[in-house]
Amino acid sequence: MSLVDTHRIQQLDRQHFLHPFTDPKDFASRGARVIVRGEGIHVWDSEGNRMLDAMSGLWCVNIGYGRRELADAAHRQMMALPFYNSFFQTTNVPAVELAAKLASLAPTVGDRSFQHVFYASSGSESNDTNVRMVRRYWDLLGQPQRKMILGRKNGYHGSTMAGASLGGMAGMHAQGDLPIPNIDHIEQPYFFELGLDGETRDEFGLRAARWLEEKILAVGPDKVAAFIAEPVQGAGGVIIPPDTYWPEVQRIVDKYGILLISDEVICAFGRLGHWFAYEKFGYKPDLVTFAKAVTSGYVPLGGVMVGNRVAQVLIDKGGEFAHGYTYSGHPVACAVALANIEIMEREQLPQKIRGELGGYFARSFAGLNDHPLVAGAETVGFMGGLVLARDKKTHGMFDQGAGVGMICRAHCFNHGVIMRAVGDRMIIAPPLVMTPSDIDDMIGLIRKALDLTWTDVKARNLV
Ligand code: PXG
Repeated sequence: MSLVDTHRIQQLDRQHFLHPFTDPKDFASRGARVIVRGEGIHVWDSEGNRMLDAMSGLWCVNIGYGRRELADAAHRQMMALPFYNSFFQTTNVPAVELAAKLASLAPTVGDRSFQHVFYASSGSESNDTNVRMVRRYWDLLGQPQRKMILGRKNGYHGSTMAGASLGGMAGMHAQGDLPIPNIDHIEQPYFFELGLDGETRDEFGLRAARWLEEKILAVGPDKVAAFIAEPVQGAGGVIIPPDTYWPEVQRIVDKYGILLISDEVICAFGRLGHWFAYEKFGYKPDLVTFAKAVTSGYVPLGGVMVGNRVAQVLIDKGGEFAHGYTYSGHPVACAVALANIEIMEREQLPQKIRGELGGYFARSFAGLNDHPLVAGAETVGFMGGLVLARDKKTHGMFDQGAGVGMICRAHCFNHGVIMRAVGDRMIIAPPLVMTPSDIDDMIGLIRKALDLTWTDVKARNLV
C-alpha cells in the first residue's frame, strides 16, 4: 500500500503548484504522476510503479539515485556551516575546495586554461553571469561596442530573461518580449533537417559553421562579443553536430577574436565521456557553463568556468564586478558537489562512458534503427536521439498535429521507462552508472514502446 495519498497530493498540486513549461489549463484536467522515491537508475511513483529513468531526472542524476555519501556530505556541512555569503571578503571551505577541484578537472587546450570559477545556483543564472561577464570584459578592454552575443536557433540556455534570449526557442521568445537587446541567432547544425540532397554530413557541418561567419559579417565583427553554444544540443533534441562543425567554429571565432562560451550544463561531468565536453570536440572555450550533474542534481548548483583570457582581464584591470547571487558558492551545494565528483572519480564514470560501456550503449541504441518507425537512431556519449518517421526511407515525417512523439512518450511511461519527446524526436540521457544488463533492459522497454506506438499509428492510418 502506498504511504502517499496520491489523490490528495494531486489535488493540492492542481490547487497550488504552477508547474514549469506546463499548460496550467490542460494540467488542471488531469493529475500529475507523483514521484516518491529513487534508487539506482529507477524511480517509483506513489502508486508503486517502478520506472527506469532514462533521462537521469532532467539530464542531471549522473551517479544515480540514493547515494548516501551525498546525503552525508550535506548533513555534515549543514551542521558545520549551512550558509555564509562570499560577498564581503569572506569565503568558505567547500566553495574553495570545489573551485580548485574544478580547475584541476578542466583540461588546458592550446593557450586556454581554467583557474577560476564564478558560482551560481542554476544553468540559467550561470548564463546570465556569462552575459554580464562578457560585456564587462569588452568594456574593460575599451571596446564597449562589442555587445552582441550570438546563439543558435533551437539552442537552450535557460529560462531567465538572458538565458531564454541566448537560447533559440521560438516558443519562449514569443512570451515576454524576447530576446533582450544585442542577442541574435544562427541556424542549428541539424543535418537530418537542414542537410541538402547529395550533401555529406561533413560538408553540411562546414556550411552550418559558416552561418556564424556570415552573421558576424552582417552584424559587424567589431560589434560581436561572443558566441554561445552547447557542445551537443540537449533540450533541442540531442542534435549531434557533424565532426567538421566545431573546428570550423573555432577557426571563425579566432579569426574575429570573439569569445566562445561552451554551455555544458548537460554535456559536462561524464555525459560525453569527459569531465568537460569541449575536450571531446577539441575546441577552446573562454567560458564554460556548468550546473545539473556537478551535484548529480541532489542540490542546486551551477557556475561558470572562467578561462584565463577573461579572468586575467578582470583581475589585472580590477574594479568591482557588480554581480553575484546570495547563493554564489553555497557551502552545502559545494560540499555535495565534492562528494559527487569523488564518486565519479572513484567509479571512473567519464572513462567508462568513453570506453566499453559507452560503446555498448551506442551499439544497443543504434540497433533500434531496424524498427519500422525509426529513421536515424544516433548517440554521443550517454545521450541518444531517434526520429519517429512516417516513411523511414524517404524521411517522410508525421503531421505535427498527430503528436506521435507524445504517444510514444506515454507508452514509455506506462511501460516503465522514462524517455523525453521533442516533437517526434525521442531522446534519452541515462544515468552513467548503468550496467550492460541495465542497457539491455532499457532498450527492451524502448522497443516495446516503439512497437505499441507503431500499432497506434497504423490503427490511426498515419502510415
Ligand atoms: N543550459 C543548458 C544547455 C541546459 O540544458 C540550462 C542552461 C538551464 O539550466 P537551469 O538549471 O536554469 O534549468 C539548461 C537546462 C528539457 C530541459 O526539457 C532541459 C533543461 C531544463 C529544463 C528542461 O530537456 N536544461
